[in-house]
Amino acid sequence: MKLCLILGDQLSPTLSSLTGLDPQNDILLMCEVRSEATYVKHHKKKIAFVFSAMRHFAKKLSGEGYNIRYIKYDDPNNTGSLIGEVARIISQNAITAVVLTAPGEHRLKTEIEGWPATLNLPVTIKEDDRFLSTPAEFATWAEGRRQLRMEYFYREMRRKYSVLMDQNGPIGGQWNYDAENRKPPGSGLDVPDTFRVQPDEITQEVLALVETHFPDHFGDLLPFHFAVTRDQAVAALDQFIAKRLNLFGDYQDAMIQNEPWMYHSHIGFYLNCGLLTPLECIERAEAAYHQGMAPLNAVEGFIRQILGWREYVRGIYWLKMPDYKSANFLEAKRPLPDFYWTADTQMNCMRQCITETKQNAYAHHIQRLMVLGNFALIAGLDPDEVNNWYLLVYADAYEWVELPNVTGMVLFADGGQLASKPYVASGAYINKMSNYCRACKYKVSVKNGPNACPFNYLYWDFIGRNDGKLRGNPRMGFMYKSLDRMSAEKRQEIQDDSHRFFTAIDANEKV
Ligand code: FAD
Ligand code: DLZ
Ligand code: SF4
Repeated sequence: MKLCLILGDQLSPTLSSLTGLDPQNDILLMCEVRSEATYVKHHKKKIAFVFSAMRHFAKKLSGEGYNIRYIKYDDPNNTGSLIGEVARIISQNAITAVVLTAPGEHRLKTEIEGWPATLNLPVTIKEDDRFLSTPAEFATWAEGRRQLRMEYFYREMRRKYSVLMDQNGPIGGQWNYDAENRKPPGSGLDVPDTFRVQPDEITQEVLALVETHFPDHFGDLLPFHFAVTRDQAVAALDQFIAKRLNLFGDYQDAMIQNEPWMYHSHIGFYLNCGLLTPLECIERAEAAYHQGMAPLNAVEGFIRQILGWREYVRGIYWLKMPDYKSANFLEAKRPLPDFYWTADTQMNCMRQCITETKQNAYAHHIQRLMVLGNFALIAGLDPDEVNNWYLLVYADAYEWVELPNVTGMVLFADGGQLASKPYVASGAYINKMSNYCRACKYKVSVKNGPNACPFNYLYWDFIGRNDGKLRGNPRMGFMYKSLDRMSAEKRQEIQDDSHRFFTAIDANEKV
């Protein structure tokens, strides 16, 4: 008799560990455990989402005749760890082998590799074939390349899966339509609401459990409206295709006060725990293009995020771990300011993005990258603390996708293995792509002094502070030319303002 362990982000009917099982005899185990719920102090909504989706998935498998053991978090016999629960089932049954699909995170893979010795049983780890490329394929692609640029990987994936291709190559003649994307937010946009599901009885029970057992975790538990079954997640995808995909490209980078969802898809949660597959999302978007429901710039842009970025960051993760986790190229060490938890800051852009993160366990890409991440970069925040924050606040966060985005894309802590230069911007960028600055205490047009937008002087302080590490980067040349042209007084002003600002955040004063 085999024991198959299904993890909380493996909620897919096509899961590799399910193939070859004898549904009546072999045992399927799913367990809500303290070790996974607290290895970082996940947002309350994230725990509720994962537990409720796990319970719904177990119910479905049970209805299909699988012999399933589901361990609830508050079961008095729950040992609190995956190995504890696996060992408990083994002690009660004639188990001859354990099988599971490869876990998404390196820490768990390392742990599980020690299980055969601990359990004295064979443990088979199957490939996670829900992705569109394997870590081994990525490593082959990466071999011998000086730079691992997403764009070239993406083109290979387009060819491999024949996505948006015709007999002459990429449809429309170009691989990438970003030049047509990324418009500033227009006034009077009528942004459709995100997909919402009313919590059913199972979700209600989980919400009460999370409130009881995780009261000190970050974030608002209610209102809770995530999809928790595959059918609901497919309905969320349908809603995106019908209502938002057509403007996805245009407003991909736009931010509007009190509009957390914009024209994004809000499917990352569902993809990453297995309720949706990447290929079905890509196929639905491509079909929408052929049916004239959405233009090429939007559809190609959306597909690139899934077929390109999502697969690429996973490839980087498995190629570079475990060293990637401790990378700190810029030697940044400032502790995470308290306002990342409280949103209590006068910088309106930061207040907006942190408040929305607290409310929704979601922020869209440009909020994560160009507001929250940009600040972390220019303020020199410690990569460990920043990674911990991103891993726990978002309901779609797992280390394989979070770490390369934070360490590589946001903090340039890997020294440029993922991005060719730091994504760094002053207040002017935020002002161009959002209406946040209008409601801010600081003046985005002012460069120095107490009323100046902190992003303005911190930007130049960052460039100056990292001269030794970044001047040689060819894509930073124009920034260093501008810095070199600045008067000594101007540079002193930048340093003084930055010093005043850093002293205030280090003393936990409101900035
Ligand atoms: P959309 O904007 O509608 O994009 C569609 C899908 O494309 C996403 O659901 C996602 O699966 C994929 N995608 C888009 N961009 C990326 C990317 N850069 N890397 C990988 N996949 C991408 N994404 C996560 O899934 N989990 C994370 O923990 C995570 N952390 C991030 C941290 C930082 C600092 C940054 C800059 C980005 C992070 N991302 C992460 C990528 C991206 O921001 C989210 O995937 C996206 O915001 C999720 O919202 P959505 O489903 O509405 O995505
Ligand atoms: C995210 C998460 C949480 C909050 N809780 C559980 C859990 O109790 N049991 C479980 O099997 N999985 C959980 N998960 C998902 C795991 O953390 C995830 O499988 C690993 O991080 C590997 O990607
Ligand atoms: Fe953010 Fe500066 Fe704009 Fe204020 S003025 S919202 S701090 S970019």
